[in-house]
Amino acid sequence: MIKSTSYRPLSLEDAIQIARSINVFAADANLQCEEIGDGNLNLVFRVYESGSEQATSDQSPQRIIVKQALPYAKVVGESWPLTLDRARIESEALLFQASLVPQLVPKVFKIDNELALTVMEDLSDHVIMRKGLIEGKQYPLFAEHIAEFMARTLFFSSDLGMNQQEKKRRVEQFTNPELCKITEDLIFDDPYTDSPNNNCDAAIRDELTKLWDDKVLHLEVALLREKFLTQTQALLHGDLHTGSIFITETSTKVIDPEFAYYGPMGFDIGAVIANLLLNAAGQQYWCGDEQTRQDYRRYLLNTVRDIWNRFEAKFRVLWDEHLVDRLAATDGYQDMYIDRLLQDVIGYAGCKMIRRIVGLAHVADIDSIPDPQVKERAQRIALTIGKKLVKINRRVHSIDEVIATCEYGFKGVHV
Ligand code: SR1
Ligand code: MG
Repeated sequence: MIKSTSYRPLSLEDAIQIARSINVFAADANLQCEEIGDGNLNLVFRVYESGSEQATSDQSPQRIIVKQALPYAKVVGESWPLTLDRARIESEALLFQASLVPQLVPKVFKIDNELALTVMEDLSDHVIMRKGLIEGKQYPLFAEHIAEFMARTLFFSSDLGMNQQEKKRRVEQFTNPELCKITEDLIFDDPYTDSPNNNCDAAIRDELTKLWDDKVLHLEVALLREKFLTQTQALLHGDLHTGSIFITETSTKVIDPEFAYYGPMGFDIGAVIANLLLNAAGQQYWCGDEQTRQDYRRYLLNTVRDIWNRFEAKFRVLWDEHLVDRLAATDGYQDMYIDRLLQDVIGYAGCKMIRRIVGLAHVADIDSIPDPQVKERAQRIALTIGKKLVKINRRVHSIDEVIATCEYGFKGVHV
């Protein structure tokens, strides 16, 4: 863990000086800087050469990003202190991911653990996927790209794909207690109790109290929480929602792995799926007419199916070709592993849908719906599907059962 002694939050001028210290800009370049961070936790500076604002990316980028961790959670304020060590974790996770899927993460130019910052490739020729989905865009290569990202990073950081003693050292390297605590509270505790962290619209207050009383749901959440707390299965991204993905029709870049830690693989895959389903719920508003809505929801559900199927196929190939564990080659073990993994995926997807409706941090797909009645409808759809996914998780054996459950949920059928 890095204890920083010379840390200070950067000014725009500081960010320009840092940008000059790497070999990207000409020595006499006229550099501009703006702070563009709109996330929950960090400062994000874009530094660019005057006149390069409209340029597209090329081999020698004329724009870079300086991302700096703040010593508190920006979304709440200085009353919520937060470790700067998350910047080290994020940069080391980015380097690990780059060693396996360099085409799917931003290039890193510089790391400074004292200042808790990472200097990286600017991706402003991409859009944040959440924004693209709200606008009804389709991304034909996304399922393939994200399945590749997850299959390779999860397999090769697990006991299946790497030296098992080295893996234990990696677990230590990526121990991330404060960021995990945020997840443990916001996802696996607050929604199920009368917590001051909850943020629930008055219109669906009845849903919140139902969540507090639902003991069948609590049991499943407790089991999923237990795995999150105890299972060092693989190095996770840890916050793999559609706001952590930059995208175009042909390119996908996964950013922001500051929540990275060794945990259950299903947590990452579930996060991606939950955020597609949350968007599908939000399409109650964003799609103007019923036919467009049905078509777009069909696209999103097909993407969910595709992600799982591609992930499974890739993971099985990696297992067959790169397994390091002799006993894991036992007949039947791979099938059981994949079966249990799908169950985790569905459980975590459900938990992540619920927390984005009643917990502290919401998603724009639903929260920015301006019509209160349509927003309420979208929230109730998301909660219905989220709760159902949590409740069925240990009985699921195929992604098609899950898609059918979601289809019923979007039709308003009590699932
Ligand atoms: C206090 S941080 C709130 C949320 O933002 C991050 O993106 C994580 O999802 C976290 O739970
Ligand atoms: Mg983030």
